[in-house]
Amino acid sequence: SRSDQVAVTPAVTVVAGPRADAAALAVVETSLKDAGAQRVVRAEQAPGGGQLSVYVDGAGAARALAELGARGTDGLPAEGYALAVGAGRIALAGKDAAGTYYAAQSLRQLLPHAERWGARVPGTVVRDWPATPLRGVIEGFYGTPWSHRARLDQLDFYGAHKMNLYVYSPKDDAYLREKWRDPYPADQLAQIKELVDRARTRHVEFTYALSPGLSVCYSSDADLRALTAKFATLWDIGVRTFAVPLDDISYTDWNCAADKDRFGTGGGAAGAAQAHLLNRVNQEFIARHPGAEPLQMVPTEYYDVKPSPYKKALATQLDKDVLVEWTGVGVIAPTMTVAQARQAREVFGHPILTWDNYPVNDYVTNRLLLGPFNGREKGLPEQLAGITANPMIQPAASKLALYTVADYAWNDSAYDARTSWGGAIEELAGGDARTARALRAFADAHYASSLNPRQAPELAAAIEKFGKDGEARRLDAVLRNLQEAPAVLRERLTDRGFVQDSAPWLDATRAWGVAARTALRLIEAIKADDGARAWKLRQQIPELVRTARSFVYVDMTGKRIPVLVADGVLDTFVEGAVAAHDRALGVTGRPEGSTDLSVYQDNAVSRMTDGDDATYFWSGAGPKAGSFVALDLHAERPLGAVTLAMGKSGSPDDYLRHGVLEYSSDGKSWQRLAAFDGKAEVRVEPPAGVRARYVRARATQAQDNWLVVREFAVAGAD
Ligand code: LTM
Repeated sequence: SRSDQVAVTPAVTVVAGPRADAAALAVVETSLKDAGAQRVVRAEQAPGGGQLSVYVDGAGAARALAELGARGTDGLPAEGYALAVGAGRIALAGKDAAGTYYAAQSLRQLLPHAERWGARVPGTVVRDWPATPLRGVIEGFYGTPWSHRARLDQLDFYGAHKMNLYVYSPKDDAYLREKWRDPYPADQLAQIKELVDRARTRHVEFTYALSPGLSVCYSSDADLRALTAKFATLWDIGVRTFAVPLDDISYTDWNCAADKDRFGTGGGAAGAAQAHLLNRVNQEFIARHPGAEPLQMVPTEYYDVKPSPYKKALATQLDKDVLVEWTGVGVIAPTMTVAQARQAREVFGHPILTWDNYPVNDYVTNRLLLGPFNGREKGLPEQLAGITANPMIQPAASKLALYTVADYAWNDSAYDARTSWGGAIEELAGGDARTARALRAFADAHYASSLNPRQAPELAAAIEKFGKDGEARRLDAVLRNLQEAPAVLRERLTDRGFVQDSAPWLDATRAWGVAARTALRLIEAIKADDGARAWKLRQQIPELVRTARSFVYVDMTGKRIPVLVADGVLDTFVEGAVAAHDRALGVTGRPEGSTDLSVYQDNAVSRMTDGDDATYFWSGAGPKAGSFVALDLHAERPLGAVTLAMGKSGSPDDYLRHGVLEYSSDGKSWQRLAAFDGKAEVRVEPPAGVRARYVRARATQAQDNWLVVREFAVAGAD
């Protein structure tokens, strides 16, 4: 970096090389005007005289870069660039047109937003390039496909964040799956063309992904013709990259007699059949269209690296230049490692493009996933042909996570999830401190996912601190910020799509803020021994919680799905306040559950004590030896019959295989009540005279199956 600065002068001259990228020049000029320049003119040469000059590509930029002490673009990989600011000038050059565009995007980030000329830009020398060739988004979720407008907006966002791939693959676009053979109506094709054109100007490769797997005959000439004819209609409007996703189909539903005769049945046959069709697409369409990019495919076994007859068939029979997509180990992979990516390359025998299922929320439509891209090992991009992320049904709200995906995919070695998340919030808030504060609180309350197991980490830390220091005023300020965040975002956030996408979650966040602040006041009234006030507050809570739980997301089928906010944090805090009040009144109330196990999604531990057999606690991992679920009966009492109802329909094996029931008066020293083995329903009648306040079920051996507890109860304890 340099120690000088350059000032944005009233008029700025742009000296562009003869082949400078037009889109890059447009970004440079707009950014200079946004930074306060009144006039931005193009000229063959810089006028000098103290006026700021910006050199974009060509001999001028090469010279200016050298004068500013920057190395040029020699030796850089594709899409790399050099950028330097200092000594009254700015110079930028790309290894190729995309590189110049990305240099312009970095300059945009460096330039301030200013009403008037005169702003200063710190001296800088940058040499930058991507960690992996393909970086982008695959619109590949189930549920309401994104609108045309949202897609255009997304393409702008990808370009601005150096993502170069958008895969058009919404599961609920019938023309991609059920009606894959049918040509598009003219108006739909015209819209796709508009996307293709927009993508090109943003240096984003529009990829058209057709999924014939529900009804295709892999060996049929007619189906090959139908597929390539559909591709041809897309080629004609400018598409140059094609994919054939074959995910979410099963070998057993594969119902084509001709395929069975030719390939047989089962995984190995399916792999051979798919390779046959894809090779024909590759050789008879892609290879015959000069300028087409390598074909991409999603295998039917996209979610692991276990060797199998299916993968072996793909590895040995599919043309070597086809890119294979892979979701990591697990459909939603909590982590992805370099070793796994190497294994994927080996077992599939092809270059690997990740289909990373984050921040997609089609399997948890009650949630927004606003945390950062996480758990991906550094060094992964180097092993890959590229990274694509499957986003949420909500396009604009996906931007927080996608910003972090772009950050990781461009420069994984410098990536820090929390820092990137902070950057995403700042950017979306457009430099407005109040909006940023509100957005951070809102995103924190919608943080948890398989990649970010801890829900609402900042709010949870504030509550934990309050538990230790009892500083109610500080916690109230945090809760107030959360309660008011929805109104601030609705009023000030410039990305209106974000506000629209988040509507039910905004409503619910406000309502939870009210409920949690009431609970805090209840705790303070109990502490102050103000029984009348405590009672008044306590009476308000059920209705406040009912309201907070009343907001719904309506999916494309019309189903109304209650949304979650900081679940396991806000609800637990409110329940804790109510329990404290019950204790203060000497009412024991329902036993309170606890566990040392992580929680899967919103299946909180409180669900095993709610008296409802249809709800359950579900651990997020297999118990280890010593893991437990426990009950606090609030006071020592004669112990009635203990029942532990585990497992559930759909997951009957999620129960403690080997465990003991124990009881305790102080929660520290425990007596054994009974051992149990190999059964999901446990009921034990304690001997007469046993008294306890605490009861727990403890695993005596580790197991792979997770744990479901529908109900854990002590007779007469509620
Ligand atoms: O992940 C893949 C390859 N296919 C589907 C996606 O369409 C879906 O969005 C995600 C998340 O539910 N899971 C899948 O299996």
